[in-house]
Amino acid sequence: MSRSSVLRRLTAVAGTLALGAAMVAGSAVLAAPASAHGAVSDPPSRIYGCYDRWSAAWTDPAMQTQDPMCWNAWQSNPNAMWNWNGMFQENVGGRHEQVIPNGKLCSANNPTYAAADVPGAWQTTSRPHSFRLTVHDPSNHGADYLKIYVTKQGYDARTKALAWSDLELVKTTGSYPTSSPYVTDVTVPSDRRGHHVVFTIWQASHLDQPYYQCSDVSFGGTGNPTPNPTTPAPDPTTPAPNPTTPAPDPTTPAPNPTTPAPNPTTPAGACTATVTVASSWQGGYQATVTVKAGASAINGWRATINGATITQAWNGTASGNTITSSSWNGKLAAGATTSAGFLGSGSPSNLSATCTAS
Ligand SMILES: [Cu+2]
Repeated sequence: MSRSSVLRRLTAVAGTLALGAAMVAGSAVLAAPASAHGAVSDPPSRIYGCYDRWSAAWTDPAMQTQDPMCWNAWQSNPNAMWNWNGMFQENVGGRHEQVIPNGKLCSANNPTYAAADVPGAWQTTSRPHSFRLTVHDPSNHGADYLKIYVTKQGYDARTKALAWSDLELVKTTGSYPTSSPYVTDVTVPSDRRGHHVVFTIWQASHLDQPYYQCSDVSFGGTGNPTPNPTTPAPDPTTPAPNPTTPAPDPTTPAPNPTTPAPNPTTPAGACTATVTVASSWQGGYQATVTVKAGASAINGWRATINGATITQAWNGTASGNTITSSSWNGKLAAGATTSAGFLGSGSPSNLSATCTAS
C-alpha cells in the first residue's frame, strides 16, 4: 500500500509559492504577475484539465500516450498551463461571435493557449445528458451569466477545430455573486453520443471580461456509467459558501519550467491515489479520486478517502469511505491512471487518499 494525498498537492503548492517568491525577489522589475482569474473545472476544460492532471508530473513521457493532447499543450507552452486561469478577452460587449474567430474558440483567441484549438484525441470525461458544470474562480469575480453550448451530433473533435456553427446553445444562466464556484445544471439533447465539446462563456462581473473554454465530454455511456447527482445545484442567486479547499494561488509566478518534476517511485504492484474537489456547496461537495498504477500492472484497486463521508460514487463502488474499482477500470497498465468520482457530505477540507492494488 502506498500513500498519497491532498497533502502532497499542498506540499507542491507550497514549493511553488516558495519558488515563486524567489523569482519575484530576483526579478522585481519584470512585469507584474498575472492577475487572478478562473476556469471551467468540471467537466474539466482543456487547459485546466491538462494542468490538473499533469502539473505534478508534466515532464513524465507517459503523458505522450496517456493524454497526448495535453502532452502537446505542455510541450507547446508550459507557462500557459500554469496560467490555466487566463483564457479571456476584454471589452467584447457581448459580441462573442464577432470577436472570437472560428477555429479559435477553445483558446479564447489568445495565442498563449493556441494548443487548445488543435483537434485531436482530447481526454474526455464521461457524463450523462444532464450534468453539473462548475466554474472555479479563486478571484471571485462573480458572473453576469454563463452561456453553455454543446456541439451538434456529427461534429468530430478529433479532426475539426471548433467553429460557432458547430455549436448549439443549451443554457444561459442568471448572474452569480462574487463567491466561487459558479455551478449550474445543464441538460444536452439526448441524441448526443460519444466525444462532444461543451463550450462555456463565463462573463465575469468585475470588468467586461468574458472567458471562453472547451470541455471534452463523452455522452451516451459507452461503458462508463456516471451519476446524475441528486443534490440540487446551489441556486445562482444564493451566495455559495466559499470553498475551504485551498486553491493554488494564481497570482504566483509560474515555476521555472526547466525544474525537473518529481519522479514518483511507486513500488511494483502498488498504486497511488489523489483526491481533488471539483466543486463544493453548503453541506456537500463533488470530488474525483485519481488512481495511478505503480511500476507494474494491477488488476484492481481500492481507494480509501480519509475524511470523506461518501453519499454516491461513480466509476467505482463505494462502501464507507472506500471506493473499489469497477469491472471496466480496475485493470491498469504500469503507470496508467483512471478515476472515479463521488459526492460527499459535509466539508471537503482535510481529504486524503490511499490506494491498495489487487
Ligand atoms: Cu481575473
